[in-house]
Amino acid sequence: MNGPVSFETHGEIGVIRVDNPPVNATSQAVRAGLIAAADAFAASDAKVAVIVAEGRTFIAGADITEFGKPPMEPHLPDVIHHIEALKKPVVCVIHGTALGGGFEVALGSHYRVMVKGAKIGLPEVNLGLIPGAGGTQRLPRLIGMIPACEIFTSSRQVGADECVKLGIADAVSTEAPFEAGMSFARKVLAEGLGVRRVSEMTVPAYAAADLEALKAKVARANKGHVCHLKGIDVAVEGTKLPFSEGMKMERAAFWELMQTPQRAAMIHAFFSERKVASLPELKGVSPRPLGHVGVIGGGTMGGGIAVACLLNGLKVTLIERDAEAVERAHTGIARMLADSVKRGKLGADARDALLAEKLVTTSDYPSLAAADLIIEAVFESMDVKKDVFTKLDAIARPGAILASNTSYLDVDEIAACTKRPQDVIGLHFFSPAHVMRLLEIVVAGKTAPDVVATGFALAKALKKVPVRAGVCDGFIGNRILKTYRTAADIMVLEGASPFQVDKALEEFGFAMGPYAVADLAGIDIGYLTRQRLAPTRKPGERFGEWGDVLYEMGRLGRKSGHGHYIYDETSPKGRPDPEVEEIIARERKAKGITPRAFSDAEIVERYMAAMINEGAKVVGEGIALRPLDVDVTKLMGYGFPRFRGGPMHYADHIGLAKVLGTIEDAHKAGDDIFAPAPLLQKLVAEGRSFDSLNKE
Ligand code: 3H9
Repeated sequence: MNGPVSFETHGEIGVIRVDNPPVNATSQAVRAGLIAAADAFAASDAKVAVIVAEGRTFIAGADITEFGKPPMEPHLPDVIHHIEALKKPVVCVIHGTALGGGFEVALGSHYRVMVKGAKIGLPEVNLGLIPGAGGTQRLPRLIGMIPACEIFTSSRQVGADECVKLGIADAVSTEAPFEAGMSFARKVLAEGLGVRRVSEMTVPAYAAADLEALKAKVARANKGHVCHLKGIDVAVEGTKLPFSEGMKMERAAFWELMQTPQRAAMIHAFFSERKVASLPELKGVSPRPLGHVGVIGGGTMGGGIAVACLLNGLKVTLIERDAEAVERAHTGIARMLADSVKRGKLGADARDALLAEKLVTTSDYPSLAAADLIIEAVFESMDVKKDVFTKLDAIARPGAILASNTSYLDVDEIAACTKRPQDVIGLHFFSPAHVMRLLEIVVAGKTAPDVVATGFALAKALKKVPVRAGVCDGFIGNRILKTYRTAADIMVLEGASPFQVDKALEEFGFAMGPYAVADLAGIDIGYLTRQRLAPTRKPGERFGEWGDVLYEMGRLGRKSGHGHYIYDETSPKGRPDPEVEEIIARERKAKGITPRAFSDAEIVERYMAAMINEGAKVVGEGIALRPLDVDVTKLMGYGFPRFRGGPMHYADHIGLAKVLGTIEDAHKAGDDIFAPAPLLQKLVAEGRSFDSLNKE
């Protein structure tokens, strides 16, 4: 047999081997190969077969690159049925991760062995889908309705030991995958075990109340998504029918979801998160060594960066001003590591070893002399940053990389105060830095290619998603944020209320609206930003000033119990405050604005148009390489709803001409932020999409 699936016999044991790098996805050739191998096993003298995969993982699922294209036979559910229907037993060996269709192949096998450390999962909901090759029909029969629905609605990966407890796996093996399969096959032969088809099992009884509780939890956690509850319905209703009818129900629901914009959006997000790290400028460029990281500043950001590095095997030297600040930083880091221990991410011994062997906290700058990379995370002031970089320039070893964690300052200007601008880069982490996965890698004019490559290598080491950004105020993320936040303020000035804006955007899918976010971050943050921008603001530029009034009143947001909203025992998540409406009404009056009504749809349309238009400027100016880099930035760092794929993907979905129309209308009032982006105008004129630029 040629192709990615082979069959061979070892005495009485047949081996079906899948070899389809990188992740053994069940592309058409694999599906056809599995049918052929199953037939070869049936025709052979072998009495038991082992399905095993080559490489770093068992089958990681259906081939996602085939989604959205016409389906090709044989279909995966039929392939799995073919395996399950065999009259001789089949043992599936799982190593790495058996995900989606890969786990469904295992469920169609008669026995499952997991190599130690292996995991299973049904992550289809992350792609806007439900399991489509028997996952909703076989898993409830195997382990019960509630645990099965919990697994595919949460998309969590379940480890080998838990799989044994749940009844998913028959054994955990410490052997390599092939040997593990051979050992279990010998046991099957020795004990005379026969076929055991999950499709012939009945779903164990469960309490209706438990199902309702799970549904309510799933609905709460996945607002706006259509697939999760659909999956539960299909599992519950389908398993009441004969197996083949249940499979038809699952297939119909799977294909219905395949046609939805949510599926297209989530697959765009999946591939974009991987494409951001593929940069033509890095082809053939090797990163510099990266084992010892220096961090300047032990506040929330610096501490979080240090923890991210420690948790991923890097040595850290953290510098603070004086002994007291050093002590505080050390305590903060120890607390964050203790949280990791509490959440089961780290053993207590490993934590102690990190603190004792991998972390140095000190006020002594020269201790950074051996560091490979030094990340500055001090107060956002150009003078303070320049002072730090001058010191670093004097002590860092030649070839060490000097990075700033600034979220908007000019990295070229920072680099210029050193004698090694080629070694200077921006590494913009998001808070909390050991949790948030986005890392903006800000490439300054003189940054050397291998320094950029090291930024990307750092992101990989820290399991973060890196996005390349050019230098401008706020880079990709904060620059676009400033624009849509101002667009929201202008709508409030024109008559919408902050509460209506938040509600409309939360219904669109954002976890929080901009004013709830402002309260969470602290009203003082917005106040300081406005102060910083005041000297360069054009006369007549419209922006909301009520935030300054709130600040002066000491209404700092959640931390002071009131900001835009009131936070107290009766409303811990905040309730609208009429006093804020009065403050805004006074501002409108002073500015001569007669308020008008906004519909929720108009709010979303204008807010999104402002975000997309600024995104187009950012791409057009080369600050972001492609529209997908903007999408990933907003998805990973700014709570953009994943089921909408990112602002640029969403723009393609609603049509660029419509976005341009909204922007042109908004621009009639003369606000610069709404000036149409030349790139948006060009694409509309040429009838092209943003996605066409992703493919160039
Ligand atoms: C499904 O199965 C539906 C069924 O129920 C029903 C069907 C009828 N297909 O992430 P990595 C590529 S839905 C195609 O960097 P890692 C990926 O793009 C599917 N390609 O590695 C990348 O390519 P490149 C359910 C895939 O070690 C390369 O492989 N399954 C697929 O960090 C390496 O990926 C999932 O949703 C795929 N399924 O993580 C699993 N998966 O090198 C999705 C990966 O060109 N995959 N690629 O950039 C994952 O979660 C991770 O890739 C995995 C490995 C954990 C497997």
